[in-house]
Amino acid sequence: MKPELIMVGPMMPHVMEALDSDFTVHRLWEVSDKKALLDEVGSQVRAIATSGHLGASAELMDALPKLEIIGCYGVGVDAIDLPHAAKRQVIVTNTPDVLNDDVANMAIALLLATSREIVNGDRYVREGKWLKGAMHLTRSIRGRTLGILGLGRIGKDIARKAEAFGMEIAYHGRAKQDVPYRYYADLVEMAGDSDYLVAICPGGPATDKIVNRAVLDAIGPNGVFINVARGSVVDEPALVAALEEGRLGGAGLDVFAEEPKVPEALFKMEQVVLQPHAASATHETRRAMGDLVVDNLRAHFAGKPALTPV
Ligand code: NAP
Ligand code: 8YV
Repeated sequence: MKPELIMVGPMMPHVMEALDSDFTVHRLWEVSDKKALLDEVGSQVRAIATSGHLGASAELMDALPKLEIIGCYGVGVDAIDLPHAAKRQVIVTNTPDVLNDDVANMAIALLLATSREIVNGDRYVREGKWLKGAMHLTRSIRGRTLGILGLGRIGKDIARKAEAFGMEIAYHGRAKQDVPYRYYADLVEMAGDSDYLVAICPGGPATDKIVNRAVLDAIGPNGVFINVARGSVVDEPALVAALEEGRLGGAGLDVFAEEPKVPEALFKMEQVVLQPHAASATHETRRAMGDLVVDNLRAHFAGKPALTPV
C-alpha cells in the first residue's frame, strides 16, 4: 500500500512523477470542493507536499489526523504553521543550500541592475534615445558598503560574491558570528552606514516589517534596498512612500507583501527593478529543490531520518 499524500499545488513534472510512483497523491488544487476531498481521504493521509508560498495551515493539518511529514518546496517555511506542526509532532522539511547560488546571484543581479541602471539602459536603446545622445552616468559598486540583513546560508553566499565586486560587507542578525564582516546589533545603524541593504532573513512574525521607515530613511536618498527575503520583512507602503518622496534612492525587489500583486506605484519608478519572486527559478535549482522534496519524503517512509528537517 502506497502512503497517501496531499499535494497542495502543482510542482515540476519530475516531482509529480516521482511522487506518483511512491505515493497515492491527492491533488488539492485540482478540486473545487477541497473540504469534500479532505473529508473523503483526510483520515488516511500521512504526508503533505507544499510550496514555500502555499504553505500548510493548522486547519489543513487538523484535517489529516495521521499526518507525519510536510515536505516544503522552498527553504522559507513562514507559510507553514510551525508551532502547530510541532504540537502535532509533524516533521517539516525544506530545501536549504541547493538554492543558495541562484538566490545570491539574483541579489547581485538586482544590485547591479539598480546601480548600473541595466533596465533603463535597455529601454534607452530600444526607444532610440541613444541616437540623440549618450545616457546619463550610473554608479559603481566598488568600495561601497553592502549591509546584509540575515547572514545565513544565502546571506554568506551574497557576501562572498559582493566581496569579489570590491564591496565592504556588514551584517545584522540576532547574534554576532565568527566572520570577517562588521556586525551591527542595530539594524538602523547598519542601514545608516550602508549604501545597499539586502534583506535575506526568514519571513514570519519575528521579522515582520523589520525594514520600517526608520531603516529606509537610514539607507537614504543615495542608497538602495534589495529584497530577496519575503515581502513581509518590509513595511511596503513605507517603502513606496520613501521611493516616491526620494528619501530612498532605489530598490530591487523580488518579493512582495501580497504576491502576485505588486503596488502599482512601483511600475512607473525608474529607480526600481522588479522580479516575480524568481530568485530560485532556474531549471537547475528548481530541479534540485524538487529532488530534495521527494528524497525527504522517501527517506521518511523508508523508516530513515528526513534529510533536511527544519
Ligand atoms: P538561514 O540560513 O536560516 O539564514 C537566515 C539568517 O537570518 C540567519 O543569519 C539569521 O541570523 C537571520 N535571522 C533570523 N531571524 C532573524 C531576526 N528575527 N532578525 C534578524 N535576523 C534574523 O536561511 P537561508 O537559507 O539563508 O534563507 C533565508 C530566507 O531567504 C528564507 O527563509 C526565505 O524566506 C528567503 N528566500 C527567498 C527566496 C526567493 O525566491 N526570493 C529564495 C530562497 C530563500 P541570526 O540567527 O543570527 O539572527
Ligand atoms: C521558492 C523561496 O520560489 O525557497 C524559498 O524560500 O522563496 C523560493 O525558493 C518558493 O519557496 C516556491 O514556492
